Amino acid sequence: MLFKEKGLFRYENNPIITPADYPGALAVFNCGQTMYQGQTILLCAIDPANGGLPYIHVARSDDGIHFTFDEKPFITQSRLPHIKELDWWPIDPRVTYFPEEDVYYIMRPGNSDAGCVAFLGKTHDFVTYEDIDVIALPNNRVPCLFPEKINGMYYRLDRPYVLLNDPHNENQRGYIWISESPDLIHWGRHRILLRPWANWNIVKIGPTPPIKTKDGWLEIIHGVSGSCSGQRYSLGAVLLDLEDPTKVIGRCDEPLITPDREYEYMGKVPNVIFTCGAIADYGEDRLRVYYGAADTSIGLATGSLSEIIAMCKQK
Ligand code: BMA
Repeated sequence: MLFKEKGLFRYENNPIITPADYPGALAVFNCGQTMYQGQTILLCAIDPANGGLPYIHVARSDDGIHFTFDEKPFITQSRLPHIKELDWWPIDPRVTYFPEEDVYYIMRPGNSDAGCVAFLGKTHDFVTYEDIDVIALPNNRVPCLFPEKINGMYYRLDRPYVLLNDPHNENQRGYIWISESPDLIHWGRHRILLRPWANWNIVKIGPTPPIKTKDGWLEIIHGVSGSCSGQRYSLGAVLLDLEDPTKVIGRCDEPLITPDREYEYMGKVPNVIFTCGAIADYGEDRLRVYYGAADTSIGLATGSLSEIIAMCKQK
């Protein structure tokens, strides 16, 4: 192995879900993740081998390692006729449990010929999914919601693209923005929260739903670096002020995990570790991250919440 593990450590029998676990899949990857009724729930992106469009399927587990897929897909295309045309291709769902309303909100990109918009939807049981509306214009791929209102407002993070007039998109840049809303539909006061700050994230960065800790909002991000042989996706962490999440109070200099195993180097998109979230096991001081490996399978990495927070605070 090339890199010393720090921050997030791989489960020894990774990958825990591969396309072989889902008949007809070319890839089972980037998953939303949360706890529901004592079970770990993954909302997995499924890329069908028959060339059809990707969709989202629920997998459930009692031990967080062995997962069983539900019978039917969970999110295919939007069922709302007036927004269906913007939702050819649902991927990368980001789940936020909102205790105040006892609901799981799901934000996700919806891809179409008009670009990539941000969708908001919800579920109460991970059986029935309901679209609410389109909440961001193209191109916005990475919307995610804070788990509670702050000073009376909903807050979200996202990552609109900046395209630097390059037909091959090689000069894409992406910063993390923060915005607020009184009702989840109308968003405003958009501010840049974070720009790339290190070589491992110099091309673009993207957020996941923030996790509340006593030290601040812990925010697991992906960071992309470039080289002559392509891009590399790693994960890192940032800490935001609890009272005012527009303030960055810490960030890790080095990635918590970066591609370093065959199943991360090889697959549909090589050199990718990507996540749509993380699960905090507060009682065990543990963070669990179910990550997409090479856009093909799912790996599990765990770390100590307090150590990751300390890594952010060093900066
Ligand atoms: C990002 C997203 C992810 C994907 C990653 C690497 O832009 O589209 O779904 O895992 O690229 O291909």
